[in-house]
Amino acid sequence: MGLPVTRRGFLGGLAGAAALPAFAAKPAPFGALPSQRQLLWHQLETTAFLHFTVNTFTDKEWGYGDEDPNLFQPLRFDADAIIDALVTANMHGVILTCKHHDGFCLWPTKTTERSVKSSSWRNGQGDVVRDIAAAARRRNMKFGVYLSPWDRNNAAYGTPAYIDIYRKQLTELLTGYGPIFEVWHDGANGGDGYYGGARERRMIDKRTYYDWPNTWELVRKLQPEAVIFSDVGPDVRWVGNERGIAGDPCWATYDPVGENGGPASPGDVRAKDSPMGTKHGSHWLPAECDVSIRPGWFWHPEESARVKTPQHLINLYYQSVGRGATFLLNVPPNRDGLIDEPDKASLKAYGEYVRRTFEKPVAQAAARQLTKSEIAIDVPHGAAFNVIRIREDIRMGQRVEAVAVESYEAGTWKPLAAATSIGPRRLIRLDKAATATKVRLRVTQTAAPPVLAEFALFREA
Ligand code: FUL
Repeated sequence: MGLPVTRRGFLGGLAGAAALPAFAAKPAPFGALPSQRQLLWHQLETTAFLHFTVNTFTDKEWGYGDEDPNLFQPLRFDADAIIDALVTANMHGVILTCKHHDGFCLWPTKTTERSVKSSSWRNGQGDVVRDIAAAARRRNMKFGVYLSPWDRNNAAYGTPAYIDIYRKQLTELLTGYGPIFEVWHDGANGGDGYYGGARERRMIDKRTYYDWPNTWELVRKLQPEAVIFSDVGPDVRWVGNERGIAGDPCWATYDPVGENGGPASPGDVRAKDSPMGTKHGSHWLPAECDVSIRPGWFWHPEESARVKTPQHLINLYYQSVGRGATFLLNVPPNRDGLIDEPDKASLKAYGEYVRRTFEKPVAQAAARQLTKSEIAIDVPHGAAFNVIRIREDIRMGQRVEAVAVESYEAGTWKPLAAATSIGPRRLIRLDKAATATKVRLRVTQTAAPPVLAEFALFREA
């Protein structure tokens, strides 16, 4: 697969970017660099996934493709209520499964009868994509689409005609619902299914069948700001597991290879490399950590007692966002078309923790210190802290290879913590709160002079 070249200079004009230091002597960028769309995506930190389709009503994870569309009856569906629940967890974007493997479309597509228009729900006039996109916009949340390449319903699946259908569906989604921040291409490919009544097993060559480069070009044309996710990007990579945990280290750069050592493509990647990426790899291809708040991706009645606790979500935040990746948390709507109470309670408590902890640093480096290899900061009143946040100015590439954090005690510097990759973000959560009047960061290994965006201390709420 020909990955696009990402050695691109930063062009400036990054809307909404956090304030970054002005450089005295301009350091040169190093290695692969993020594109502007990737820079914007990095700032989102945490995004939500909504898995919702006929499976919600059949208790399945992978619908076979023969389910009656009329099963889709979310009688109390309320997009604003769903988005409000996600807002409590600081989600800055939301990705909806507009079509999962069973082929049921959550919008009234012209490409197939298998959609919301074939359900008596809202007299066939419902459009979940429209409503979620609009509710997200009202709450300043970005909207993204998941469109399963594998379609177990479509009679044409496995033939070139299906690729045209897939691109038509994508075109409808990318032209009818406003700005899209992320397009999610799942790697699950081929197998048994209904396929218009054939009820057979259809295998495809996952490296060639979908002709991804041309589909990506279509996405670029219709939504140039959108990042494209797959096992291998081209903008955002799968982290290699569905537990929500990035590698340590987790490099934002990556040179993916296929399962058998050949060229990588969506659905064909040596997934054991994905959590860590490639140190100083040639593509800026940061990791996204997808995980569900429940055991399954779709809502199942018996899983309401197994919703991840706020503590679990907090740990995942440190293991994903804290390692420079993005946290994509799935929160599946139930049969009413709402987020269930246990899920809402967990989201809220987790969200409050993150907001309160990172609201205000206990101490932080001044902008002028951020290009130094050694940064000492005073801690006002020797206040306690237990979280350290370090960020590189990734517009200059991922440069730093290792850091040490030390605290000043009784006239000497004592080791407090150490980390390897930094990139967009590194959070170090100490086992117990530390107190010191001075704390310093030492860049102990780096490929180019460091250019940080932040060194700050926080106190867990
Ligand atoms: C997988 C799918 O097979 C699951 O059903 C889910 O959508 C997950 C996010 O991706 O590959």
